[in-house]
Amino acid sequence: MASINVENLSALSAKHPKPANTFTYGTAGFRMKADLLDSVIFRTGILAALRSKKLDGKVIGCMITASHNPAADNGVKLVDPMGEMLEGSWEAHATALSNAQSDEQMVDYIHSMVSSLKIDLTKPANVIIGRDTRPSGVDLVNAFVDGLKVLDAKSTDYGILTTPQLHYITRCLNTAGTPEAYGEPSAEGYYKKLAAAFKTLVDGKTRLSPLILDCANGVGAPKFQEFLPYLGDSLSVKIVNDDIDNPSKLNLNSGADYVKTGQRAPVGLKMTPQDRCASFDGDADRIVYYYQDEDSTFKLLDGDKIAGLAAMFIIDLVKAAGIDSIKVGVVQTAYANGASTQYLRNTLNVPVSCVPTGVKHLHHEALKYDVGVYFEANGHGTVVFSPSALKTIYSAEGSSPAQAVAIRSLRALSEVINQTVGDAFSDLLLVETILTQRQWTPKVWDQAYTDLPNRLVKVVVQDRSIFKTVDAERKLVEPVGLQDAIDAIVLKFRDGRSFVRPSGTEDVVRVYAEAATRSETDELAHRIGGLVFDFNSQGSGPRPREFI
Ligand code: NG1
Ligand code: ZN
Repeated sequence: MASINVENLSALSAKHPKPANTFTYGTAGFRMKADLLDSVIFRTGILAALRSKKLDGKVIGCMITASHNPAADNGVKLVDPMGEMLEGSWEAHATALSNAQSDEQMVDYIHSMVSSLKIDLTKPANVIIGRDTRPSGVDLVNAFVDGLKVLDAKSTDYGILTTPQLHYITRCLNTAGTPEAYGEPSAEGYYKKLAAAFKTLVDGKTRLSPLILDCANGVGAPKFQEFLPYLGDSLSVKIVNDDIDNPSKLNLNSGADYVKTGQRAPVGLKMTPQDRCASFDGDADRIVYYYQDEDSTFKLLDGDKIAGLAAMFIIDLVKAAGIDSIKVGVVQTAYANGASTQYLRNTLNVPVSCVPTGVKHLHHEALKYDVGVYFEANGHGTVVFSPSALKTIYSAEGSSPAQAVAIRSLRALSEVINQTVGDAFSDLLLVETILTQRQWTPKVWDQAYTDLPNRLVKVVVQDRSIFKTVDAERKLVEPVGLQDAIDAIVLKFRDGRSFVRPSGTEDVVRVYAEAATRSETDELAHRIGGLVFDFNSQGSGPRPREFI
């Protein structure tokens, strides 16, 4: 057990002075205006080195991205060895380290971690780094590497990657040479693995018309372009919004978040009723689909619709393979459309769990099923196969040609899906597989159920930390009395449902509302918005005019 070289730390830390701000490692790591992040990212480098040492030199991943946020923002997330998000208990260490007021405090905190977590500083540390296309990423990677130098960690910079590629490579490096080897640890290895599985899945099927793909002028554009040759003629994709040379265009009027929240097509994408379209977010870990009805109405196929499609397909496949001992479950958050939950429970007869917002919660819960399908309504999600389910799938032989085909599909499906994290490329291939196998248009897919109209409203408050929730964020316990007032309003609306929770990524409180019709939904959302704003004079700034 060594101690840290304080002189070295101070020399490096002097290059990355802390501003007066307070930082929090939240649902999506640290995320804010890029020019505030230098010291935070330097210290996150120290933390990544400690995490790797704690895990005996296992490779830790670092992704520099602010996902769907505007171009001026950036952020950092750490990835644990199997490609999952940083263990929850370490988030508090990240927060504490980023807020240390002096080098002495930083050293004290590191020593307290070393002793309480029994970290052996003589162990090696290995960290890999990826970043999205934001220009601020270059300097932030340098700040992170300075943090790694404090503890002599070895680092490999993979340059520009999608977030899921970084998760994939982290898992590949940590499983190499084991029976769980996940694949070749490179972007090329990722493309090869996904493309091979996809080609098996659509083998012999009539190809669909080209998919129009909005890449939000982000990293998804060059990376999907790179991927296309591996897919060959198995899939035809027309990429739009691929201008990464103008950084200010990143996520601007485009991308999965813009499409989902505004329930409209992105700027730069011309759609006709024959088209099947999809949008990635800025770091390509989310995807939503959409199309236009004959009367030109915009129709969204969001994360809930993808979860329903995937669950339906997997249930049918395990039946067809004769291995329906494998139980499929679906995990959602409170933001899932009520109609989707009904469809899953009543039509597909699958168990559905509801967990708090944030993929780490969904991922964790999904691991409890043999095959766990998890999606946030915003299009972030994936499918995880338990080791025992994989064993069954790989040992099954099938007693008829039809069973053998289904088994082959299930195996390929477990390969096409990036099980480490929600992955827009892999989810795209999952959806395209199902639509190709069934020869379905987006409209046929959409017929599974009809979404209840829904509305998300932001309320700017003085202090969002006073809002405390229980029951997977569906009920407020503080401020006392507010939930009763919400319930009293909701009761007046047909099929009404509404909940209020503090955002983990923005300084706002979010109001979600659902009701039988569009106008009732809007009214419900704006009534609850007004209620939150007025409650104990919580609101900050001008009261939005639409609030009732
Ligand atoms: P917050 O800001 O905590 O609501 C948002 C999304 C989450 C998740 C995170 C991380 C909604 C309503 N919330 O969280 O689902 O994706 O960002 O990016 O979409
Ligand atoms: Zn993202």
